[in-house]
Amino acid sequence: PRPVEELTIWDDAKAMLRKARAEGIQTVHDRLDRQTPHCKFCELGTTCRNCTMGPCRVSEKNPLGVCGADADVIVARNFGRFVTGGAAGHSDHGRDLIEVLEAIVEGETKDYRITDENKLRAIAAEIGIETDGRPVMDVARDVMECFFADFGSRRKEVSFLARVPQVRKDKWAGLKMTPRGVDREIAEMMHRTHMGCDNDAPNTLIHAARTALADGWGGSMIGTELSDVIFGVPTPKMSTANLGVIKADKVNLLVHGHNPVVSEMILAAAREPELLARARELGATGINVAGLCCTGNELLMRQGIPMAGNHLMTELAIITGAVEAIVVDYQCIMPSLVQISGCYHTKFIDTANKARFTGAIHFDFQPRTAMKQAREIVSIAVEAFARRDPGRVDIPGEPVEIMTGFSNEAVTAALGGSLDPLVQAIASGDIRGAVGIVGCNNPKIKQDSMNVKLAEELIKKDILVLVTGCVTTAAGKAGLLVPDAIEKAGPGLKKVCGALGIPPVLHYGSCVDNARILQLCAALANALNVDISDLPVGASSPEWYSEKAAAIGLYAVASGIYTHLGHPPNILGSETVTNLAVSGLEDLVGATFFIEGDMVKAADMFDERIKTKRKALGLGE
Ligand code: SF4
Ligand code: WCC
Ligand code: FE2
Repeated sequence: PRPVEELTIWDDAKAMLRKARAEGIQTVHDRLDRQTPHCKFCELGTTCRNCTMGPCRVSEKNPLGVCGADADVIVARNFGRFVTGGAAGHSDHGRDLIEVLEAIVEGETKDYRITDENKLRAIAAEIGIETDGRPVMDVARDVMECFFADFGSRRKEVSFLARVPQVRKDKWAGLKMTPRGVDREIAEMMHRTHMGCDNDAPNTLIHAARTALADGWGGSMIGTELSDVIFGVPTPKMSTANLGVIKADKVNLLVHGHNPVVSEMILAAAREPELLARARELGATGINVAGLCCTGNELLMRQGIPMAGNHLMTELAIITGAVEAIVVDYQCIMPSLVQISGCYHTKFIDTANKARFTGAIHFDFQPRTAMKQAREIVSIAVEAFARRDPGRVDIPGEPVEIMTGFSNEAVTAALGGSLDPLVQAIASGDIRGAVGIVGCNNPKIKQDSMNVKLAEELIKKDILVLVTGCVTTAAGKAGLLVPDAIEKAGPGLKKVCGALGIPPVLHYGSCVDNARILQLCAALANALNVDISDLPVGASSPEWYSEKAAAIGLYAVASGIYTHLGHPPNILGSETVTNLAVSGLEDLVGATFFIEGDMVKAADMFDERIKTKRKALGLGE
């Protein structure tokens, strides 16, 4: 096996990887080694399994599949379906929030409620729903109907396109890229990629972009906005991160997955006096809820709940031996967690019928029974405390401080009620531009090495960084999410962030919350009366692995945002598709992807891009 020093930059991870090896527990890294080298055809994207005349693999020697499809068609179809998988994940998450809103409106649940009526009314007004003098539940019902309709086939465009600058919408309309309905675009991609349908690679990619836009401006945005309505708009607060947030003297319950619908309820149940009393009876000093991945981000942003770790920390968290239960909803939950839980006293509990794990304790979590079910789940965790083996507990290190909670509403409030001061800071060059660094870990990359390095390089250049998803924990552990981190920033960024008392790297939420970054870009473009592609901004996913990250990257590019990936998707087997992604899209949507594995070079690329955009806006470098 590879030395642990090569696998991660973090001491807490190294300690747990050593413990895993000592205890004979397999991790994601061991399994990657056993899967390497990977199939070359699959890496290039030149395999097709879309019918039983195949499967086919095409190459120079053998350039056509049985049906006659060439590498361009096969790569485009595969990439189209890949992106669609991601768009479906985010959007189905968004739909779950609409269903909770429905349960509230229909009076079927008291466990969830409308926490932020102002936000509900603000969204309603934006999407053209009358709010004046109307009772909140009437407005909520119309918002619910409108969002359900955004998933269907009857719309010319999804509602939140109301936020998009008109020039950008015109561009999309001209390209047949306007997202009409979330489920419609997803279904149409599955149709197009059936044998004998869309056999023109650029045309398939245009629809992939449309499907991704239906995610970013549709499913994800609905997910974010309704989560704010139901659980509250995030505001700045302090918290902590790394495996040190797991406490030896407490019942530790980790929430993992994406949807706050489950994790918020678990958190509420963990504060119930009877459950706390039972925990004390069993010798614990309390119940500690901590987060993993994006549902962790959701609780961190709104409730300041500590973050135990990102994607590649999820197995390692259990290996501390101090986790009583890991409660999951969906997405990015490695099935190996069930096996690793089985090596300890840890209870693995799944909560969604669409994401069941063989060997898990299953709850069919529903809005009308949420609190009752959450109490049962927390009770299982509490009882497991009695079975913990103190001899196997090893919690590495002390937690680091982080600042979180930067919603657009919070940023606007911190700026005194409008985005004007931010526009001024960009115009003056104190903040030269902004880049969102988002996405995952990937065991092929030394964990968080790129996520952290890119953020550090960018802030040195007076480029504000926004982080979401698993990059949050990376930036946090590196000490970049505290106000003191301005010492690592360039002079302009240091001045602006110092005056506001905020870090130069802002935690903007979970992966669906990339919709917040889209919204911010649209608002800035509207304020300057330009297109999003004219802004000195960029996006990056250095260590991405998932279909969802590909969807995010594509909706960023299609929205006009220059986007970096640390390694390419499986498209290199087609020159047409690759060229379109890294250059041809510039003419169509005003932005492209760029692939770069060296973060110093990637930061320089962003720097050049930002210079060009600033000059075009008449702002100097
Ligand atoms: Fe082969 Fe064409 Fe069938 Fe794909 S759709 S498996 S390329 S015959
Ligand atoms: Ni979003 Fe990537 Fe984390 Fe999963 S939770 S691992 S897609 S960044
Ligand atoms: Fe996520």
